[in-house]
Amino acid sequence: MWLGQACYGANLAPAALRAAGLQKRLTAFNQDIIDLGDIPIAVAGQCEAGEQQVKNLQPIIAASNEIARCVDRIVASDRFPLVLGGDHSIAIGTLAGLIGHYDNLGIIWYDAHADINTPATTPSGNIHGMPLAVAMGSGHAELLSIGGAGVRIKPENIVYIGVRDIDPGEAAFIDEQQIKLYTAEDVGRWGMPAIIEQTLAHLAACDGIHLSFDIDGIDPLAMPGVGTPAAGGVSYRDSILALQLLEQSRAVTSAEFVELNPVLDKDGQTTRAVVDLIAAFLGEFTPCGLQRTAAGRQEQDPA
Ligand code: 6HN
Ligand code: MN
Ligand code: MN
Repeated sequence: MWLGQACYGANLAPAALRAAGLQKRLTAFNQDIIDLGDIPIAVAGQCEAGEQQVKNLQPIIAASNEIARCVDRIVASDRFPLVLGGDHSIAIGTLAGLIGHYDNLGIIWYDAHADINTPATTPSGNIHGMPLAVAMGSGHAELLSIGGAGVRIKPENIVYIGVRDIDPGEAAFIDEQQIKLYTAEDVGRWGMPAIIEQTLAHLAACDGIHLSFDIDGIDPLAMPGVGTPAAGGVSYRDSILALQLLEQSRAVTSAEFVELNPVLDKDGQTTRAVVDLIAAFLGEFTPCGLQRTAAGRQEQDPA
């Protein structure tokens, strides 16, 4: 789906990832992966006259309900849901599908943006800038009722990593709610291992952690195929490391990768990088061909 923002193309990301060999790359080290295919999106995309503060509201509601239904079923069958966007509005459906399975769900929001606008604060009317607000119970009434019960993530159960492009209304909300936040600059200053360690410590009381990974959290020089690039991002290398550390922690219980736009990509560079990211997150740790075990790698760590 691309309806949560202005550029056509994010809807093509799953097809581009498949064409880039995602499944083959993953099944080389984990055979237990099932591709459930695409979620049908009813309307190709058009802005409704009237509600410009929430563009494409009705088709996004329809798609979100489908996403929620699928994610709910995956978790109910004790599987790990990995959702591939699409723009970041898909997180509304993902979280609606997850919420019934947890008492105290945590979220790691890896992104250049805060995605915590409401119809009152949005500068664009694009719903991909709103999913985290919806997850906390703020936003358009129809978005809040997706999946039935309504999602209520507690502010203390959210951690941002990589943020650097925050709107004024978002900044006020983040301050008021005291949401934990690590900017791209913080990552450079303290190093990714410390950031991940502090993130997991902050979420230690959660009974599940959802990773919402917006690839524009990474610097656009490495990831040009995104609709809303923001300079000064986290490096590709640090992002791979973050995902490896999260995988090794075993703490993350669901994930989504969003905002890849193959139409805006340069020579498939971003698509290939997203395949690398997903592989790292699912446990591929010897792409260089060395036969080191996870334990052996720890022993070699000079620390
Ligand atoms: N994303 N804060 C801007 C807006 O329009 O609300 C940009 C949002 C970007 C959202 O990248 O998922
Ligand atoms: Mn973003
Ligand atoms: Mn985002």
